[in-house]
Amino acid sequence: MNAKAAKTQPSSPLDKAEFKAAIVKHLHCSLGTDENKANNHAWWKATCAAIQAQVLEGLRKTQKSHYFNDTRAVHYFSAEFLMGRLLSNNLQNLGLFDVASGALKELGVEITDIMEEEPDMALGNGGLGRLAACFIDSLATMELPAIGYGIHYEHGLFRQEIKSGAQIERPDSWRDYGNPWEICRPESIQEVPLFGYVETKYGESGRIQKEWHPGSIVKGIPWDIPVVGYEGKTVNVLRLWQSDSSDYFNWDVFNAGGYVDAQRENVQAETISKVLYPNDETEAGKELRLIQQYFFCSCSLKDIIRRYKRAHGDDWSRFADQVVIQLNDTHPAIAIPELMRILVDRAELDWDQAWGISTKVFAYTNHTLLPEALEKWPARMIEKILPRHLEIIYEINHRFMAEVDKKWPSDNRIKAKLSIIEEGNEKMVRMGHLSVIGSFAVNGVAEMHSRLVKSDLFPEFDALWPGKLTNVTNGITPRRWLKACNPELSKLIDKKIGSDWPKDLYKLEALEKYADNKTFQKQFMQVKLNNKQLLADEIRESLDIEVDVNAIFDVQIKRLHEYKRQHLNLLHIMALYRRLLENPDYDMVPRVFIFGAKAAPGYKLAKDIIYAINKVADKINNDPRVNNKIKVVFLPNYRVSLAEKMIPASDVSEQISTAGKEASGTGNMKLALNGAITVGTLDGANVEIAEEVGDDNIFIFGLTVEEVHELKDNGYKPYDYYYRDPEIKAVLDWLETDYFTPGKPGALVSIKQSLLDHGDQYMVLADFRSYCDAQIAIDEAYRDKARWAKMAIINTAKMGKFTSDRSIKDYVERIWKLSPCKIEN
Ligand code: GL5
Repeated sequence: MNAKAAKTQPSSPLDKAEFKAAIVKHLHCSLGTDENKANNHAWWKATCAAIQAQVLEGLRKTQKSHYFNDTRAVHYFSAEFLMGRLLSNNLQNLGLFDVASGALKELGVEITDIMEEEPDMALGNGGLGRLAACFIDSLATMELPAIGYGIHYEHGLFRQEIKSGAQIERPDSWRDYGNPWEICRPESIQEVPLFGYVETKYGESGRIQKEWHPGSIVKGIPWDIPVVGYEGKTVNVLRLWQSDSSDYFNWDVFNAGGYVDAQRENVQAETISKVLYPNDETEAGKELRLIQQYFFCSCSLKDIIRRYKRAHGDDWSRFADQVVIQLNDTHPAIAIPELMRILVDRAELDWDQAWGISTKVFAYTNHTLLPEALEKWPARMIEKILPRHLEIIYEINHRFMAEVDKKWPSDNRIKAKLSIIEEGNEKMVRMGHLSVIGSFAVNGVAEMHSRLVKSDLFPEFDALWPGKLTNVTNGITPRRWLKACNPELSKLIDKKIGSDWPKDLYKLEALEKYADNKTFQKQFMQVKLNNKQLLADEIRESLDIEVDVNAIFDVQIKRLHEYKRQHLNLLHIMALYRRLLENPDYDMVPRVFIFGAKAAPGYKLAKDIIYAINKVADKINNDPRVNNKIKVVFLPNYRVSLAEKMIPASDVSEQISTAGKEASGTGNMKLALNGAITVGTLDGANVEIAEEVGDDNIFIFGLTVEEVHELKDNGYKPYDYYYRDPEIKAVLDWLETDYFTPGKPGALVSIKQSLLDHGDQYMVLADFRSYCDAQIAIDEAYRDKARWAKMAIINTAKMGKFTSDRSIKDYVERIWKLSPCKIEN
């Protein structure tokens, strides 16, 4: 086929001239403007529209192939998808980035400028939501049949502003002026029942039948975001449900007085998908949140069943062969009783048959051991919102208790421990237990975390069902987190080892042999320096702080949490500052400490820590006595698109959680992939990163999990560290003065109180000295340019394991048992 003929194929990629024409056409026809009038926003939209035409063609073909091949598919249920921006990623995955950038240049537009117009799709809080986004990228890249299901929040995670050092939350409006990537699918609207009561009926055969008479019905409207795999062959879908009021209202129930106050119980339908709960790893326990969870699970299950029935009619025997549903944490756990309800009440299967199907469909990922993040709902609340589901949960539990009794006869202690229902002042439904019991596989997200899930969280479940609890270590997509966000490094790597690493990240290992090569070291570190310059420009523009690109860029980016210990970092900064004040000749490599973190709006101490970082920053950055040896920068509104700028510019990656608390972490992987050296505890995936890069290429410090447990058991006394270590005492006492908050003594005291009077739950003081020692080792290592460059190169070279393609491969082999589906033209 000659080139001209090839271009007539609808799927052939556009060339520059065609791309230019497509952008101009969209400026004229979709946006009603022209090349002379268009602002950056219009150029951005027109560019997206030009790509979307290609994307939709891919989507159509993918859906056709999946339908004709009747493939088994995974359905990834997640209350959060932290997608970030899509333009650059879609262009990279379609292989069109250079074409688009050239086309725009000829039109007088810089692609980097219009990329800044795109609002982040911030429909998630942190690692859990971003993991879901990386996974759907890998699923499409690996040509696996998959759908992401979630909620179409009108407002994603709040926008953070910093006023006089304090966090202020502002609403996020990611689709105020329309979002060019999403497609509304009114033909697939679903109805979701809520509230009401359950009627028990006796069928002809004497079979007891349950009928739920809902108090209200809401509408779920699907919005599809196409997910373009790398090289653009498979285009899967992320389907997000928006709530709306239904045209239908159950007047029978209303007239029958099925509930007391119809007005009060009738939820405002539209509020369901209004806003993402901004709590990372804590449960609000709010009625609306349970409704959100049920809303998207119910819509998604009905959607799956509709598609299944199209191919298989009422024959349920193949359902579990075709459908696997991955529950991303317990947030979608209510899908388990919902499927049981559909199978038993609607399809009229008997319980055992229904349970047999259901327990072959669900698999559950646990993302945390923190007790405050393990979801529990008051039984009373479930009964009110989902009366039939509570009955089903009781029935699941009743049968499960019989199984427990067989294994541990008459052991009430074990029964109480394993029961889905926690007895107490208020009966609670444990969603973690429901998820384990209702799934065929349960996984943790890093080796160490999965080991602790087995030994500490669910040991009896592990004994009852050996092999059900397993591990799949998290991963990140190298397409976004290296190729797209660090184009200079990507090009250098391409030149050195070829360009197929984005699909096979183990290929990066080939860089290792250049780790000692002076020329390559120079090139690698020059890229780093250039990226640091870009970030320095950004810091100047947004905060008016001047930073030296020759200083070490030391970065801690993640949600603000006591267990992640941003305050350990802060105490070390204060200690350094103090050393410099006491000895102006104190010898250290200049450092820029850079933070990015959002605190949950109701998490007081987390907000106090942000305030303290900013106040300490103000003081240090304006103190000529420290001679610019330290700068402290808190970049507001940390989000995916900001991470994409910070990560390529980082020298040091702070991964300093208390051992045993961070399930995995994924920022640790992104930073190491871009050549930052980790200073970290033996926690989560840090352990596996250390295994990969070797002890010489990472700075490990602090207590191990075992030591944390031992210290706790022996009675941890933070005051001992305070009195024994004069530097700890000095920095903690400093917090009580008005040195950093002139005229407001005590404004930072809550941090000191949490570490002394409230018991220092996360053992900050116990790890402080060994953290300082690790920081001194970093300082020494950085002075040796060749050594540092070698470490950085090895970090990049050894990140093969942490591609999300490997995670997905593990899921496919250990849990999902899926096969790729080639997309035909
Ligand atoms: C988290 C864990 O805290 C992280 O360690 C983990 O990497 C991530 C993805 O598995 O899941 N759990 C959680 O609720 N959030 C996380 O980031 O938000």
